[in-house]
Amino acid sequence: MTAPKQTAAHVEELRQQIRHHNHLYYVLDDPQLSDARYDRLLRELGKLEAKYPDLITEDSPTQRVGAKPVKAFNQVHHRLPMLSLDNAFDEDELRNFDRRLRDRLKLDDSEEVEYAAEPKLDGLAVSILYEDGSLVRGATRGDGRTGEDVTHNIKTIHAIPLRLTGSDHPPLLEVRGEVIMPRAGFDALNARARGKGEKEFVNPRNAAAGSLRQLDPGITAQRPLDIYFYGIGEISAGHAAPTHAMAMQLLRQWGLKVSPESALLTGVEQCLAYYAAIFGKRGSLPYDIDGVVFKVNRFDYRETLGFVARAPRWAIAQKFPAEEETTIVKDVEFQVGRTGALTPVARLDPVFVGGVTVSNATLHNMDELQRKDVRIGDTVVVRRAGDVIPEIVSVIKKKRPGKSRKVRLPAKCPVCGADVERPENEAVARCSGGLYCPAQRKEAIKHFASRRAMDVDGVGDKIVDQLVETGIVKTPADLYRLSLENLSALDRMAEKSAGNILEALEKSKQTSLARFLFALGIREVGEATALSLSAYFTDLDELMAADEEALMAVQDVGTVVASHVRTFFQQTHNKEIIDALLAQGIRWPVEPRAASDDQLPLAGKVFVLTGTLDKLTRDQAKSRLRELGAKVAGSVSRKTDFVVAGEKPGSKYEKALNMGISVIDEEALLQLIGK
Ligand code: D41
Repeated sequence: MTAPKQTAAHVEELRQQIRHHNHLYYVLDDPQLSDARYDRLLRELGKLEAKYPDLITEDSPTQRVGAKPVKAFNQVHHRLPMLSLDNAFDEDELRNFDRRLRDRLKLDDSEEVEYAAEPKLDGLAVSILYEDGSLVRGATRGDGRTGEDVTHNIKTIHAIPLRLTGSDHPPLLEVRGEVIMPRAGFDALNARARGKGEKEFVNPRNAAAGSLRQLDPGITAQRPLDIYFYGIGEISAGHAAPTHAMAMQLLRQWGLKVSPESALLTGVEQCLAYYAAIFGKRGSLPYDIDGVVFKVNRFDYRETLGFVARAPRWAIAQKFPAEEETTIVKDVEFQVGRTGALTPVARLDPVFVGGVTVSNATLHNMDELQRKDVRIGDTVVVRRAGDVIPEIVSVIKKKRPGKSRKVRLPAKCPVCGADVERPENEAVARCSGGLYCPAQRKEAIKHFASRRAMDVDGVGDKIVDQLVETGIVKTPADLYRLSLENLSALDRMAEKSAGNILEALEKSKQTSLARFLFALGIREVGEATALSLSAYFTDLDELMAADEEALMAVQDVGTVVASHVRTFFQQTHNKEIIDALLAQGIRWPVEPRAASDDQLPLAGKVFVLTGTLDKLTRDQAKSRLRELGAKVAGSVSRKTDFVVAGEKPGSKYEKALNMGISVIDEEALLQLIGK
């Protein structure tokens, strides 16, 4: 059926609109239409084309996908070979490049060469041919002379227009560019592969290459590919521009995507500055680059310069230093961080990677070390990307020597000699010398003085930093030995503030056992656990002597906390510091129930709380019950005397009913505790 003239015109108008919005979205990255409205236009066009197949053209926006899989790719002969790029690996090589050019061009010393610069994208070079403005062929670079015909795959990339925009484009235009896969798309693709248990791509470059070489364009269409054009191959006579910058401007006008990072530079010094700038923003670009490319801007100069072998004399790629190198692990040592975490660090044969010489690389933690199975003597891949700390990526197992040595977690902290703990199922091992260990001093003292701990007003992070750095304070006990002179000598410390700090220190000596326990910074002992511990044990001596079984009798204390508490109090240095603190006069009121437990109103009664209380928090209820001599247990047993059921009580409530244990509501509880 032939379409009415009106319909044909409407179809053409739809195509114009779709192309316009496609260009805004994919080339200019400036969408002005919702996805839904864009899809509606595309569907309307599709319907009309289905009704009037005569109207379908090769460059219609509906023709991006839908081509059938092919058996193999045809070869494409590049009439103008796609040249390769020479590399410069350092500043000197770039300066030499500039000098050679100037000599050949016979420029005098005052004349600088103008260079067009752009990032060197880590993708795959392609050639795309437009005839009368329509895309007719897309090919890979191949060896530069012969590539593969990947037209159907190329057409699925939305950033590549099927029709050039504007009206002044040449009858024949062959453009060259780099197909890439942006990192975000790459990560998503690999996440999907992981989810399906499929093999992941090693890097975005391989993923882009693999996607473009699919025999089924339907697969390529699902891959997040993008492109930047960087040059013109063939072009009809009379259409060529005199410089690279102008040529790129024409490409932009014709709807082709050119790098927004491209720049026009004068002289080699500007090239070096450009290199440094792009190197600096490398990590923030949405795609991988492996250097920058400098090209002589003037085409008449290019003509004079010509090329050698397969590379033009007028262009050079200045490569970024490799981010990965191999070297040998000489030893593995353990560093202790501010919080006591032990980090295995590999000592390496020095190797130049990511622009610096690296002789140490982190292994993060024991899990990582074991997962990668790094042994002393191994040859490993070291990675240093940007300013990130160097890390060991993998072991080259084939190169493992017979005498390689496994790494063991040390039993004692390499900094202070305290026991090293590594709870089951935890990746991180830690030093237990919390109060004493020089590696943890600052953090331990900051925590000790903080508001919810000993609440020493005026002793904040900055003051602690200075006190520790000057060596005046080594342990929390040293805080109480500070003098007015010590404090006044600190940066920006007025005598009045120094006096205030001394007063605050004095005041902090009157505290509670719970605060004191919390202030010690025992791992996993937060405020609530400190409170439970202080309520359960008669005094500090009893707590310090408690074994794990005794500790686990305390509300909310399980094996992990019990083990941390036990280990902490077993460290001689920790005990010494606690003694020193007490000697400085730190005191807390003895808990009332300790005076005479059995005289308290709820002495010996065991309570279990379940559900939400309305008038007070669970913690308030617990501490009030304990004050009155009661014990608060976590689960219902035959020893339970009362179960307090709040709103929406849980299984404990049913269990109590089944066992015939008294259940009381919040009202009754309040009466009981006298609130
Ligand atoms: O971004 C790139 N990968 C890139 C590659 C670029 N920006 N410019 C390039 N310029 C050329 C010349 C100077 C030869 C036209 C290139 C390449 N070539 C290239 N890509 C793959 C081989 C050569």
